[in-house]
Amino acid sequence: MNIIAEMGSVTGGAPDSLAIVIPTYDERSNIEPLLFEFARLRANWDRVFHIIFVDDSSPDGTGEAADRLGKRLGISLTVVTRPPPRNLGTAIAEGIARTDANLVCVMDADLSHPPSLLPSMLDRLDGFDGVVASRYAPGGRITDWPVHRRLISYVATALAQSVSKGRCTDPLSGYFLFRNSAIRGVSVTGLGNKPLLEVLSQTSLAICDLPYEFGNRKNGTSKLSLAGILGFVRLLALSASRARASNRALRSHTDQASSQSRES
Ligand SMILES: Nc1nc2c(ncn2[C@@H]2O[C@H](COP(=O)(O)OP(=O)(O)O)[C@@H](O)[C@H]2O)c(=O)[nH]1
Ligand SMILES: [Mg+2]
Repeated sequence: MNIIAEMGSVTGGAPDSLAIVIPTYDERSNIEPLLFEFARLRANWDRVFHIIFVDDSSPDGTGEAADRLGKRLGISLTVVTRPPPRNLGTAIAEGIARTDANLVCVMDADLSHPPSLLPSMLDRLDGFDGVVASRYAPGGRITDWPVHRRLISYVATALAQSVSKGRCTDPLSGYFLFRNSAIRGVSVTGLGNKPLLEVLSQTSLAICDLPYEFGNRKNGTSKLSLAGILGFVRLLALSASRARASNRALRSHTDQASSQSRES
């Protein structure tokens, strides 16, 4: 297995390449259907892509399974294996930090995020810094999610919109694509497991929402926990203060520009 213990770069190959960051923990039962989806995608799409699994030493052998099947199917992938403690947010942040591919996509391994949507996401990128696969844009939907998950998501999304300038219908989406150059300077800490919200609250990037159908996982179990929810509450507070700082910086820049134009 390709294990990278030290912080280092995982390139996506060609300069116009696409890296797909997939955090995993105990997703062995999803690896085969997921990689077969990617094999189908590759057969119908002339895009080079490289998958970076960031696996937190899954006890069920997810990392090894991905590496083995990737080789068998000839899919370009790297498995980054991290020691405990496990953390979804920092796994995504690490995957993003490790690639120098031009385009970076983040998605889950549990097939809630269909790889077949990727070509449409790339098509929509024209004129934008990023594309968010949205459950809440008109035309998007959620299937098979229990009522309590819908409720948590609805409330959390409303709170997240209030600290991200309402620019995106689904600021907590785990399925999104950015130009690497647009997010290079952004601090993605992984706090609260919602890196998209971190990007939105620190920047004024142009985002396009793409509606899609989010389906509940068929295999394995969700790792949503109370600790994760508390981390999200801390992220909201951090995002609100980052958004205030970015508004202040924008106002002071505008004031300076207008006083300079009055002087000249
Ligand atoms: N590396 C890593 N991945 C994780 C961790 N927890 C969850 N994941 C992965 O993150 C993605 C989303 O997790 P999931 O449990 O489906 O969350 P949910 O969609 O909110 O129910 C899946 O691909 C998981 O395997 C973790 O602690 N470390
Ligand atoms: Mg999931």
